[in-house]
Amino acid sequence: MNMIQDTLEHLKFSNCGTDGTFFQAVKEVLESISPLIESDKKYQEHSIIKRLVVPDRQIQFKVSWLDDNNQIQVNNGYRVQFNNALGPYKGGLRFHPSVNSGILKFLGFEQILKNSLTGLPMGGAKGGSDFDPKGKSDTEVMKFCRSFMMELHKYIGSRIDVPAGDIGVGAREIGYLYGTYKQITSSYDGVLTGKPFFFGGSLMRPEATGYGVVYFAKEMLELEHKKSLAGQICTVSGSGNVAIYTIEKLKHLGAIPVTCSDSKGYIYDKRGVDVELLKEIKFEKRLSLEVYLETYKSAVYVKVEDYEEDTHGVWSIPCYAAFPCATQNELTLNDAKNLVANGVEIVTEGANMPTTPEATLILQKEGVLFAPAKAANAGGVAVSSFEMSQNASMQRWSFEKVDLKLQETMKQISKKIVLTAKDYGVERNYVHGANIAGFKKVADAMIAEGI
Ligand code: NDP
Ligand code: 2IT
Repeated sequence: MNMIQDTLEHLKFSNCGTDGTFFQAVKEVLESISPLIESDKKYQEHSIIKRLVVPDRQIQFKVSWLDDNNQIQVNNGYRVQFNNALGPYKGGLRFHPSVNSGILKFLGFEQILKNSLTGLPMGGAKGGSDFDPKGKSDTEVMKFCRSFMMELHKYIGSRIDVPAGDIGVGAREIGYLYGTYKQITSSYDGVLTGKPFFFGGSLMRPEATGYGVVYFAKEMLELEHKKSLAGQICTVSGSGNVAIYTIEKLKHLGAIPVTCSDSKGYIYDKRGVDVELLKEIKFEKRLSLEVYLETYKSAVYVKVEDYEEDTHGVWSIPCYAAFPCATQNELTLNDAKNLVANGVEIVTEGANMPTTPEATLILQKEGVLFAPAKAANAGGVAVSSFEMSQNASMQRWSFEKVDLKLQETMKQISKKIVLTAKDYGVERNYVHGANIAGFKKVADAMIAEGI
């Protein structure tokens, strides 16, 4: 398809050097929507593809702050406001040394289609900084967040752009960011989601992404008439917000999640990971996973430097269901081959784009049920939207109400992508199903609003 190829060529050229992940994300989407583009010429007539791959605007700013030794530190701050056809710009903030405009464009682009799939009124955006919260004192994190918000506040608003958390940004960071926003504007406005409860945060937002991932896997297994998760061995990567609540919900359902990982290594605990200990290690003490062994001597800890060549830790452990929940491109071709050889039945993406294109193809070819991130991890942003509703109406919803609405949302998304894949002749390809369904809604809104 010429238009798709032309757009990809142009994008590669104009983003040369920095944007591997952005190009990867766009390529996957454009290649999977061709059944829709071919069946309805209006998308070409309105140049939707060309328009969708360029962010509405990218904001970059300097963040200077004083460390605990009174030395001036400088970081880059970003917000990529990608598309607001369906609602205010919406998406997380990532604080990690690897952050650059390319990574944020990949995440912002994915967010447009993910948010569209939820059926809720949200556009797509992403932001963050190359600031590394690891090893920083609370005061340093606070000073950084204050300085970051001094700039960011100019561009956000509860009906304009509503950031939230992502890697390196949890309740602590959102609290400092929101405190600063209030000081600058005097406005108690729902301008961030994932806020601490006493600032108007929604109950269940911390759990939402991980719980949603497991609800989604459960629905997909049912729709495909496969065995449920109860009693099954599961592997999970990561040990942050998404991973921990994925593990917790798996345990609620009677599954046995036996692994977790961080950037230094992974834990394999045959009896099932102790999620309360994990919360203590990661949320409260912010330590390396290695200390898990102090409590559970029979668990195994493997350091990254001891991983076999071209493999990424936990994927060599046999399992029924795998949940990559750490970061992009963490499950590669060899990992996929190991999973297949060990009889995996379902891979559900908790992180954004954790599976490389080659790994995805192998899994799909071998008949593994593959649940893509845009659909599977949309529970986090869906509950962010519920937080926006609660803030706008000055209401508080109960944990049970939010949980039920989250379950409904995940069910709707699973049905939507299964049906869409069928309708467009790509049955069981849920990457295509999710991309077509997400794209169609945004594209139709873009056509309706004119240029
Ligand atoms: P956290 O910061 O809470 O946790 C991230 C986890 O991934 C940590 O265990 C971290 O290890 C590990 N990790 C991060 N970067 C790397 C890396 N380059 N190599 C190896 N391990 C790494 O983030 P979240 O749990 O919030 O996010 C995890 C994933 O889920 C991301 O892809 C994010 O975009 C996605 N996501 C998050 C949502 C949310 O609501 N928070 C919603 C939807 C998707 P270490 O501690 O050693 O750095
Ligand atoms: O990738 C994601 O969906 C998130 N980091 C959550 C975004 C949000 O606005 O809640």
